[in-house]
Amino acid sequence: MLGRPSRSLARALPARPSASSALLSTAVVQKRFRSTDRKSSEKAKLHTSSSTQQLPPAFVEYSPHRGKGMTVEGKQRVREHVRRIQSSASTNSPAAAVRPAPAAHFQQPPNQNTAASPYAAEANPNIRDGYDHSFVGLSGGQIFHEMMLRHDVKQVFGYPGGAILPVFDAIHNSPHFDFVLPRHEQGAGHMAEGYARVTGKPGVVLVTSGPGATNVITPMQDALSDGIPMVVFCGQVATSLVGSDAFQEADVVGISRSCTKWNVMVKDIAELPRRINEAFKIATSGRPGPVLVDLPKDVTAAILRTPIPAKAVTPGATPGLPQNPLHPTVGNKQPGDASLITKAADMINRAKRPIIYAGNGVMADPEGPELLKKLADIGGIPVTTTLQGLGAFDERDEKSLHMIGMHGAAYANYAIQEADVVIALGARFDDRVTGKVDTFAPAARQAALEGTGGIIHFEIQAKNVNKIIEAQLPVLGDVVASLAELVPQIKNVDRSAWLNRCKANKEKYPFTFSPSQEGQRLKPQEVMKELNAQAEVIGKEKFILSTGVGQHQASIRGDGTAAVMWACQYWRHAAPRSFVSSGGLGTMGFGVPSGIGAKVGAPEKYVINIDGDASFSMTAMELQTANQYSIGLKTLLLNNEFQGMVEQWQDLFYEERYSHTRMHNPDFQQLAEAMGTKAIKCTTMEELPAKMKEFLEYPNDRPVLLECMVSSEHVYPMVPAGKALHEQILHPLLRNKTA
Ligand SMILES: Cc1ncc(C[n+]2csc(CCOP(=O)(O)OP(=O)(O)O)c2C)c(N)n1
Ligand SMILES: [Mg+2]
Repeated sequence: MLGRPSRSLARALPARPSASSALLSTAVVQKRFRSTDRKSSEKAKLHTSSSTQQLPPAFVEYSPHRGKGMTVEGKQRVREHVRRIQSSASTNSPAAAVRPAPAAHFQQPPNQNTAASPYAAEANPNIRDGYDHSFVGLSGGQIFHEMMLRHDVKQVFGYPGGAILPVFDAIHNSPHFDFVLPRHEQGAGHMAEGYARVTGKPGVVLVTSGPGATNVITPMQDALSDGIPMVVFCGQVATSLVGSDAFQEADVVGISRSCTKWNVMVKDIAELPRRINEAFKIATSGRPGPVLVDLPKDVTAAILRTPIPAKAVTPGATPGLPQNPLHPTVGNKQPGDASLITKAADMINRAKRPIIYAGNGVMADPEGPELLKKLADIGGIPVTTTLQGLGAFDERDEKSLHMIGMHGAAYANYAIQEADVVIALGARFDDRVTGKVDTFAPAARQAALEGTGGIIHFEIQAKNVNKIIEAQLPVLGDVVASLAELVPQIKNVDRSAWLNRCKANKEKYPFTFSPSQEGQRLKPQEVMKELNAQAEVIGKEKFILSTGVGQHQASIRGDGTAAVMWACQYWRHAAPRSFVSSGGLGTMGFGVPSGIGAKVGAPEKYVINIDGDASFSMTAMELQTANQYSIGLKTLLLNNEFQGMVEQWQDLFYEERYSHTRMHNPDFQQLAEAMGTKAIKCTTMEELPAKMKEFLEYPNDRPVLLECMVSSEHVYPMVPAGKALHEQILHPLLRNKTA
C-alpha cells in the first residue's frame, strides 16, 4: 500500500499528462495489472485497448489495488513528477519553490490542557491511569451539573419541559449556580446575551425540546450576528424516537445549523462531558458566538457505568476538537503576522489623515480599550466606533468622533470619507457603516493607488476580510494581541491640522433637534440628554445601557426599515461592555431581557433599558422575571405610540402611508405595576428632571419603569440606502452648511 505521503503525491498528478508521460503510464499500468488478480488484468486490458493518450493517470489514484502493483518505475514516475513540480516552481512559476513561513495562526502549538485544575491526577484521587472515575454512577443530568461547576458557570437562564427534566432534576437546588426562569425562552436567550456582553463570560441557556428550543433561535442568530458567546443546551426526545415525529420533537440540530457556530446531538452519555467542553471552547474562541448541544432524554437519564478519559472531563481540554488555525483558542491569542503589523505601523506613521474605526473586537479583552486609547493618543488619531464598538473609546475624549454609519455622527461620516488611512479594528464593515460600498473611504482608496495609504483591517475571522471592503493590509489574528504589537511601533506625529478639521466638523454638524414647545410632547432627545446629564453626576462608569430596536436605539435594517438611536446619539459612552444592543440582527424585544441579563451579570451597576413602545411590548412580560428575582432593571420607555423607525421610512419613502405602524398600547403603568414594577410617567419638560431623578434613585434592586410620552421625530443624520456616507441627510437645522 502507498503510505500517506505517497498517496498525496499521487493526488498531485496532473489530470492530462504529456504524450511521453502517458506512454510511461501505460507501461506502468500494464505491468501493474500483470502482477495482480484476473479481474484486474481484464480491467487493464480494457484500458490498454484504448488509445494510450487517453489513459488517465488518475487511474493510479482510483484503482482499488493502488499500491499493490506499485513498481519501481511507478515510484520513480511519482518522484519525477514531484521534482518537475518543484523545478517548475523555482523557474517558470511565479510561486516560490520554498514557500514563505506561514503566519502565526498556522503555527499554533498543539492543544494543551493548561486549565488550572483541581481535577488533575495529583489533586483528584478519582483520576487513575488517565481515566476519571468520579462520573461513574452519575446520571447524564448530574454530569451536566458537574460540568457546569468545572466550567465555573455561575448563572443559567432557562425553562423546563419534559425532554429536559432529567437535567432540571439534577440541578434542583444547585449550590453551584443561580438560575433565572424567564417568561419565554426567547427571554432566556437574550438574558444570556446581556449577561455575556457585560461579563465577557459565555451565557448559558437550558431549555426543553421542540418549542423550547425553537424559541431560542432568534437569540442564537442575534448572538451569531454580534459575536456573543452563548452555550445553549436543549432537551431532545429519546434517541430511539429521533426522526419519528415524536411529541415535541424538532430537528433542532438542523434548524439551528445556520444560526450557531457549531451544534451537536449527544448520542451517548460517555460523550457528554467532552461535548460540553467542546461547546464552551467553541463559543468562546476566535470570534465568539452561540453553540447548541442537543440532549436526548435517554442520554441525560442514563447512568454512566464506565470511567471516561480524564481529558474529556477537564475544561480547556478538547480531545477530538480539531485545532482550527483561523480560530485561535482562548488563552492562546495569536497576533497577526509580525511583518504585516510592521507594515501597518509604517502606513499609519506616514499617514496625514488617519482614522480609527473600532468595533466590538476591541473589547474582546480588557486590555483592548487601553491599547486603543494609546494608539489614538500617541498617533494623534481620531476614533469612530460601530454600534457594537460603543464604549471601546471614551466618547468624551476630544478625538472621539462617536458612532459612524447610517445614523451615526455626520462628522464621523465626513472624516472617514476624507481619511487617507482607515484603521479598522475588530469591525466587519457592516453595510450600515459603509453606505454604498464602492463610495466608502474614497480618499483612502486613492491613497492606496498612490502607495501613500489605504485600508488596514485587523480582524480575527478570515471570512470578514475582504468580504465587503477590500483591505490593502489585512492583519488576520487576535485584534488585541495585534494591537499590543502595533502600539509600540507608532510614532508621535503632529496631526493637529487633521484633528482640528475633525473638531471643526464636530462643531459644525452636531446632533441637533428643535426643543419641545410649551404644551408639546417631550422630544426623545430631551429625555436622553436629561438621562445623560444626571448619569454624569452619578458617574458614567456605573451605568450600563440596553436597548430595544427602533428610533430609540439606532440602526437600519436590510429590508429598508430604519431604527435610529437616540440612545447612541445623546448618551456619551464612557466604558467598555456598557452598551447592550442588538446590532446585526436588530431584534425588537431585546431590551428588557438583555437588560435583565446585564443586571444579573453586573448587579452593582445601574442598568437602564432604553426602550420603544413597540419593542417593549414584545417582551414586557419579562418584567415579572425581574420582579420575581428582584433584579433592579430600570426601563426608560420612549413612548411615541408608533413603530417610529418604520414610520420615518413611511414618511420619507412611502408617501406617509402608515401601514400598520401605529401602536394601540395598553396602559403601561398598570401593566408594570401588575408585575411588581414601580411605574412613573412623565409628559412635560418641567417635570422631566424630577421624574428622572426619582427613576434613578429608586432602589437599585427593584425594577422600575419611567414612561416618557414623546413626540414622533425623524432621526438625523441619515444616510439613505444606496448613498455614500457623505451624501447623508442632515438635520433641517444644519442643511445650509456644506462640509
Ligand atoms: C422582531 C422584529 N420585528 C420587526 C422589526 C422591524 N422594526 C424595526 S424597528 C421597528 C419599530 C420599533 O418601534 P418602537 O420599538 O416603538 O421604537 P421607535 O422606533 O418608536 O423608537 C420595527 C417594526 C424588527 N427590527 N424586529
Ligand atoms: Mg415607538
